Amino acid sequence: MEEIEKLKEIIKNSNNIVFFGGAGVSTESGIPDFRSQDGLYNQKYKYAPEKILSHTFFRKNTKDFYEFYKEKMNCLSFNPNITHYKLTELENRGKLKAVVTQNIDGLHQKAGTKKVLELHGSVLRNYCMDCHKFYDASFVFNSEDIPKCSCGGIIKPDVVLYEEPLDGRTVKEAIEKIKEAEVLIVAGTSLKVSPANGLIRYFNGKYLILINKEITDFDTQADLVLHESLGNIFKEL
Ligand code: CNA
Repeated sequence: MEEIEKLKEIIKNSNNIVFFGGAGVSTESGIPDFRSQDGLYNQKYKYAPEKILSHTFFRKNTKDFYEFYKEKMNCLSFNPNITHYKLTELENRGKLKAVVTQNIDGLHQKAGTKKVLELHGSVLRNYCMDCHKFYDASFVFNSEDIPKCSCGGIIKPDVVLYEEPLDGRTVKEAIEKIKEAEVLIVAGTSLKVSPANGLIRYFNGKYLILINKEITDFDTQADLVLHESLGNIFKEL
């Protein structure tokens, strides 16, 4: 594929690459995304997933929230795939400066990548809403009913729910990395979720590369577009 050769060349010649990814990076690890055909949004629930994963729903229907969350967001048994590992390799070679991710599954860190900016938080961190005591993911996923702290408070995952703001420091650093990058690889994201999708506007470098199995609204803005599964591309790099 001609585009893969171009991508290889761009990567070979750059030491300042930033990777901006979404749920599509982890589908080949077995974790469904939201908006693909097999994604969570195309399955039937009592409430729409956007509604369940909102702050209001969490506050008002905590039990239902946790029922969905424990069933659908438990990524503890999944492992990184070729894309996560190749990104680690690029970081170790000094080429990749950061992974900016919308994912909450911790798989980039599990693959060994050090600079991971998690725009939407992580299921691996959980805090008591009253005393802020930390709890790991297995405590939350294995809890019965609503996970509660030893102080009696409700535990909340450190995941950015709909209606909640992103963490200011993470966004600031992501913008800085994107602004400074020579190459921005945007991959496995539908780019439908704001404000995360707005971050790529800060890119001012040489090559904006878009990798997605499907067409996205941002395709026309990219210098190179690859409509292919990430695994098929990254195994070639
Ligand atoms: P999305 O809206 O579900 O889009 C995923 C995109 O990836 C789609 O456009 C797919 O076509 C594409 N895609 C899927 N698999 C592949 C593949 N193997 N190769 C190439 N492209 C692929 O997900 P976004 O990340 O854009 O939306 C942001 C949400 C999804 C964030 O809030 C995440 O927290 C949330 N999410 C995260 C996970 C996770 O952490 N693994 C899983 C599901 C949803």
